[in-house]
Amino acid sequence: METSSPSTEAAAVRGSGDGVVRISLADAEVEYRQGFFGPDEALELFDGLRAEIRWERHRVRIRGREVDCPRLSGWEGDATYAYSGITLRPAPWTARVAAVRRQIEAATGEMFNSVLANLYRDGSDRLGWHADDEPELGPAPVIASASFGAPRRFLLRPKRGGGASVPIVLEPGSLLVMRGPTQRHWLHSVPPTRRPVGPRINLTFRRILA
Ligand SMILES: O=C(O)CCC(=O)C(=O)O
Ligand SMILES: [Mn+2]
Repeated sequence: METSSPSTEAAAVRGSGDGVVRISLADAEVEYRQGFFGPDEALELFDGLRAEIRWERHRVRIRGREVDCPRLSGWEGDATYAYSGITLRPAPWTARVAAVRRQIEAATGEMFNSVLANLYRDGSDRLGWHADDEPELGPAPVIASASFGAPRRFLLRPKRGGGASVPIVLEPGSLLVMRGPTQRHWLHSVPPTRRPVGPRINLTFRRILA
């Protein structure tokens, strides 16, 4: 894994012997599990998820203007969700997404009732800086993010500014979990890359409070 040490945020990677790497950042709880899914399982999931998810080009509202998202997305779950000025009506859980959810719930002890799936078709597909801090996720959202296909860099940067962004390469089969104050104090993004990269699928599980 790649990390950097920005001036004051003291990013460090700490293994804990249980396969979970805790990324040490002020006012954040971020853990990374490389190989949460085995290599064969991750390959099968990439192909299966690509085929089974209802991929769409979502449109979001940015500064009053509706624009196409620079990636494909799919929403599954039990609850509607409003973000960036759009309301997502979920599709029913598909088989592999439901199985991945069960595995992540068993490993983390958290329960999730919705998932946003993202398909980054190549290096120009991306996700801009944001926090998953919508009020319906509650004051301390738990976000569990599973990655398949090409590795991509995921960046974290403090909302209040200052300090370089902290990169984490999200490998296929990995699981990244953000908890506690992370969404309150940090933004994250998946920047575009000029390197030739293949497609990547990411599933971010959330819990929408009633
Ligand atoms: O693709 C990723 O790793 C991040 C996805 C994400 O942050 C989101 O869907 O809110
Ligand atoms: Mn996010």
